[in-house]
Amino acid sequence: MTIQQALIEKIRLADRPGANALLDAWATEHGYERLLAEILDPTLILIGEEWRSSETFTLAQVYVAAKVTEDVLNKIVDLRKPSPADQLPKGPVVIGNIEEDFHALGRRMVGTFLRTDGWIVHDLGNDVPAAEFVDKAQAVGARVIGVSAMMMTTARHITRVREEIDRRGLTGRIQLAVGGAVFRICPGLDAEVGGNGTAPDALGAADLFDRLWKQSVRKEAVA
Ligand code: B12
Repeated sequence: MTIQQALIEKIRLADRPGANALLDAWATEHGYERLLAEILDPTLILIGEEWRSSETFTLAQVYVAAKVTEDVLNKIVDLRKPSPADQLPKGPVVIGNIEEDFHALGRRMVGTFLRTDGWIVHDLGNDVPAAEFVDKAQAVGARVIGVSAMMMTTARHITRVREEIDRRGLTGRIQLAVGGAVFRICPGLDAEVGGNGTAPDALGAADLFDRLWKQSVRKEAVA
């Protein structure tokens, strides 16, 4: 039995401690960050697909899967080593789930990976109105806002963040990163909602934020 099959079995039985023990054992050998990217992320996608297509998972089981992932995220946060004193922190960035979206896990993973990469992350949480993203970015001097949306309906609300950035004359200065399950399955949706770029997972998010930060600096220099 693979680790993914064993994990799914524990989730079906709502055995959260059992799932945690299994994952801790794997992480001892391979690390928690690999656990997230290689085991949990694909497992959640698979559970989500089955939940939708064949209802072989109940909402309660999906909830257990989310809780187990949260447990792992909390461990990563606890274990995170502070950046070496000689390494300058990267700039402040703002992240959150768009209005009406409550799928926190992906966003929290992105936040965890960005912090590990040295960014100062201001996480506004779930269900964040467009103006709040831009208010925060202006208050902390962020050049990148990362908006997470898991569903087609909520992804469309991201256009309001784009409008808010443009209305305040911050086009180019503030770059808009977008991501979430729906962007993985709908190529081109990122541009459609006004995003400057997307990444399929938390590992890719760190590179994307680097690229968008530099893009903002360049645009400001030529303005
Ligand atoms: C867990 C889950 C839930 C949990 C959420 C718990 C929590 N605390 O987060 C609960 C049970 C609450 C839930 C509720 C609902 N859900 Co739900 N859910 C899921 C599920 C199974 C997994 C989502 C998840 O956490 N994935 C794991 C994370 C790690 O992946 P991720 O979110 O994609 O994030 C990664 C990348 O996308 C990327 N990323 C994420 N954000 C960002 C941001 C930036 C800037 C960047 C660069 C990258 C990035 O990096 C992340 C890490 O690698 C998905 C299935 C799926 N295929 O995703 C359905 C899914 C998203 N849910 C769905 C639905 C329909 C719902 C409900 C409407 C169900 C209902 N009838 O009530 C509600 C809506 C709630 C709401 N308004 O938000 C649908 C959406 C369909 C659609 N495309 O429109 C999906 C796709 C299931 C399906 N196959 O039908 N859900």
